[in-house]
Amino acid sequence: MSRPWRTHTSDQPGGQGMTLLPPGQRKVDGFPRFGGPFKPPAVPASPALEITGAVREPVTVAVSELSTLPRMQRMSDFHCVAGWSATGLRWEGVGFTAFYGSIIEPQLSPTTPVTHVVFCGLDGYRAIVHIDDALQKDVLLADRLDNAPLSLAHGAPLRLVSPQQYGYLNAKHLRAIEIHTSAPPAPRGFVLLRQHPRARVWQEERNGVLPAAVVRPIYRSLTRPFIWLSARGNWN
Ligand SMILES: Nc1nc2c(c(=O)[nH]1)N[C@H]1C(S)=C(S)[C@@H](COP(=O)(O)O)O[C@H]1N2
Ligand SMILES: [Mo]
Repeated sequence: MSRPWRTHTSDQPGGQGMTLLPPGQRKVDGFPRFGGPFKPPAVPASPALEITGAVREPVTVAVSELSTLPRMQRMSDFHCVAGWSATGLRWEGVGFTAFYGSIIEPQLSPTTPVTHVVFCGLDGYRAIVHIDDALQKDVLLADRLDNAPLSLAHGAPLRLVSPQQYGYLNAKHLRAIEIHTSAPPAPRGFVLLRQHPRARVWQEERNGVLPAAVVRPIYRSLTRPFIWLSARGNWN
């Protein structure tokens, strides 16, 4: 199915309306799986989300309990740092601000200065998200996509959707959320893989060290092989 290049979203600064893609992004058809040639992790029979870190008491919330929180539906575009954007995705789940207010905040002492939230996947993936970005009103914990339960390819049982940040912070297969009061150490490693601490798409914060203009063509050249490799690990 081809989607229009211009799309109705509200994730562009300036608000609701017909929007363009962020700088350096190109529309891709459909929504490819992205993130490694490995098989997605097995989803437990009763998936749950652990809240750990700077909380009074760690808590575990069954994913099934999330249906008791107010549901949120939101259409947004998805921007991979490699340069492709999937447009007009219809996500459904629980708004992260609502989740934070009703599940996390009651576990914090009033003086805890939360600065970062780490979203941890069943596959060991970690997305370190600045609290200001996590609490944007378009961020959600999604369990449905395009009117169907979230597939394993796109992050079952639950994934983070943060449309104003590059895909690499949109952690799939969530199993835990860690609360932090200072910036957790960012993974080190090869300069091209250094993540930007904010990774905001409209500011083109692609890389933590190198300017966007430098990494843009390099990342773009890797897109096709990565989409191909990622699809090989797609089992549903
Ligand atoms: N758990 C987990 N989440 C992940 C990844 C991953 O490998 N594991 N890859 C990230 C990257 S780099 C991107 S672009 C998006 C891709 O999401 P998609 O596979 O639904 O397209 O997931 C992000 N979240
Ligand atoms: Mo990505």
